[in-house]
Amino acid sequence: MSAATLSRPLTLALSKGRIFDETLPLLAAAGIEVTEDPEKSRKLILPTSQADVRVVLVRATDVPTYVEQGGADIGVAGLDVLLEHGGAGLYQPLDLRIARCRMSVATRVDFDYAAAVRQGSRIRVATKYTQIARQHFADKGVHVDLIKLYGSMELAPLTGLADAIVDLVSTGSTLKANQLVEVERIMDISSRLVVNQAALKLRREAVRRLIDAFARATEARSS
Ligand code: PRT
Ligand code: MG
Repeated sequence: MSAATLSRPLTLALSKGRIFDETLPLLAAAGIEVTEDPEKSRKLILPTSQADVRVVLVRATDVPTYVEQGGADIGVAGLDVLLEHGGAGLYQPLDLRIARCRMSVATRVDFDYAAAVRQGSRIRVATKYTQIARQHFADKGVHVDLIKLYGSMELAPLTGLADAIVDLVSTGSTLKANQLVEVERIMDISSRLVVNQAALKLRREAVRRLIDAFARATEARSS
């Protein structure tokens, strides 16, 4: 960690949308107000009410990379994103219990998933989450051909590209709108605090203070 990195404000990486929205109240509870609305401004670096803390906006999937490489000291990332990234080199001190959803297998209503599994058929699975899917089906001993997609997974079973998808489900309305059914729940997902290892050592006090504030805010919310 360079001298320039050490003298900059403590940098928190967030993604726009649900993670930003759900992290704001936790920051506020820690006495940190983000003074600009990312939906209205094009700025990627947002100051806060504390001169020594700032927020940088990155793509959700880029948060682990920013924090691992020291582009940010701390970040908030979904467990899905962390598992796909690998998370090596990241300290993960806290489950913030925000942006909650689940990772599931879904198919068309007319696809008999249980029978395909029972018969040991090869199942074509389309997903953005290839690491999680590979691990899940390997654990079950199910043979799959994984098809990597970057979005609109729901379309794959409808067009015959795949038999099943592995995707995040929250309310279930996206699956329903596309006449898909959830046939297996793989894991519960929530967002985690991730911390750069060097920052943890070299900026120990500031980093600890922020982690503790997040921990208190998370506790206060769930009780
Ligand atoms: O959207 P973008 O491509 O910019 O990036 P992203 O999708 O990675 O970011 P974002 O902000 O959409 O998601 C950030 C994190 O929020 C994810 O990594 C998850 O950990 C978490 N999260 C929680 C979700 C959902 N809930 C969720 N419902 N992420 C995505 N979804 C999507 C899901 O993929 C599906 O398309 O919402 C749709 C299903 O929602 P329901 O309510 O219809 O079931
Ligand atoms: Mg999204």
